[in-house]
Amino acid sequence: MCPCARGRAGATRHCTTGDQPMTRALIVIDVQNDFCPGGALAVPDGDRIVAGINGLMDDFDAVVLTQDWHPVGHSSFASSHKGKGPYEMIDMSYGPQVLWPDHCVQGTGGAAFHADLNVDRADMIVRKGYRPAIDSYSAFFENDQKTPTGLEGYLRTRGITDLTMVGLATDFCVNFSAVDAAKLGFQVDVRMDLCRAIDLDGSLAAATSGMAAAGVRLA
Ligand code: VGL
Ligand code: ZN
Repeated sequence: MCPCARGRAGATRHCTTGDQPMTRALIVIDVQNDFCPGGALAVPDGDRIVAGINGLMDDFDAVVLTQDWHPVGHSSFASSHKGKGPYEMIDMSYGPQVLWPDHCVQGTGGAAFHADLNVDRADMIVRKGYRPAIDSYSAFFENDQKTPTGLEGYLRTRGITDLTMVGLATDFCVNFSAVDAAKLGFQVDVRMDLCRAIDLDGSLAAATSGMAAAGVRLA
């Protein structure tokens, strides 16, 4: 067991108290009320992964949560585009973008984390999607694929090399985060059993093969 204050019986050692480096982070993507049953952009069974995610946290040196965090009238909302409905596509300056129901509006209950998620264990919370004109699926880069969120710098300055990703939704924010992390040179595992998908027009199958092709390990 790890000698640190967070150690629990049976957990692997995870702290730098000698020559053992801290290298592994759990990245928990968008476990927010709007992505859970009853939410504005509900992912089927999105709430079923919460207990399993909490149970994993003690096995990691660092725990990072991401939080989708949009201003009112965000450009990814169908309601911001006259004549468009949710799940239609639109061309943005940075490329094609799916239009969504209004969701995860800053400061609302829908944007809050699921009440059972162990938020207290998080070292870092990364908010994304707060720029009105750009959506951000990935925890690393916004959808223009070049505006950084800062997460890469945070992980590197902490010496983190290996990431395990869980959360919502498998085919959007988990997928984009995992592929970006692999491109940045992190070792990436996605625990598919602790993710749930939206699955729009085959997006889950496309995401699964895209992640595998990028070198992400799917478990
Ligand atoms: C997400 C659609 C819009 C996600 C966020 O967390 O996967 N999907 N915003
Ligand atoms: Zn969003």
